[in-house]
Amino acid sequence: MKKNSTTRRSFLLNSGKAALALGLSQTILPGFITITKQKNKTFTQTPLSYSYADLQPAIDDLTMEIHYSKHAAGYCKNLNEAFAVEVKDDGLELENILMNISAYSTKMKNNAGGHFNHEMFWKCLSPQKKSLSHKALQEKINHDFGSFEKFTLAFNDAAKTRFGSGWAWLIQQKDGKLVVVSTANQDNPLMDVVEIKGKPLLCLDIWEHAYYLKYQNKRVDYINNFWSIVNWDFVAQQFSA
Ligand code: MN3
Repeated sequence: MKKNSTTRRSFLLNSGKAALALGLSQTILPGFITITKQKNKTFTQTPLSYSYADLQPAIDDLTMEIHYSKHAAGYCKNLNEAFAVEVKDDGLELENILMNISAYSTKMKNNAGGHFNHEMFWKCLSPQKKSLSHKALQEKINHDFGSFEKFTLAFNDAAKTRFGSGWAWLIQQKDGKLVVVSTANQDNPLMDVVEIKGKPLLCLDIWEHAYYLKYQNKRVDYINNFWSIVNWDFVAQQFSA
């Protein structure tokens, strides 16, 4: 009990600092994916804006169904359990927990990360074969990576070389710079425990559960096909020029 109240106090003291360190305000930036829990309610999965089969051939329908309705549903359920035990403020935003995740349990870290990452991932995908048409983001990618192709190569490399399970990310750092990173397990660039922090613009799930039914050991093919289903409109929304 004593440990819990200390944790809560240090959370309240540190959450503002953590948000400032990331360059995110406590009231989340416009366009930023925000997952807020309403009082007396639980976290829930946002319904997909496409059907399980719509992302084929890049991602097959059975993988999507199991991924969304079993794996991601499990993170959401376990997040609610951890939240009920560890969090005093019933309306606390998930992003604020992530930014101060070192004050919480491993169960919270795995499942708060798991819920946020999957909610973001579904939004990063679209069956509509969108391309990047946002001028300011195009220019920023060219400026920070050299070219769009160099950016995708860096992202592919991060996804390919992540050992074991994890995620690849395009993030925007506090100074505005775009960088590509990967995180282990269900960690993400909002967490105070990761080395390189920033606002996520794009993510790719590179856990085997995300691709193994169709691709087996061929993670590289999954990564290459991902580019055909990226929802660039969403990525551009996340980007603040
Ligand atoms: Mn997954």
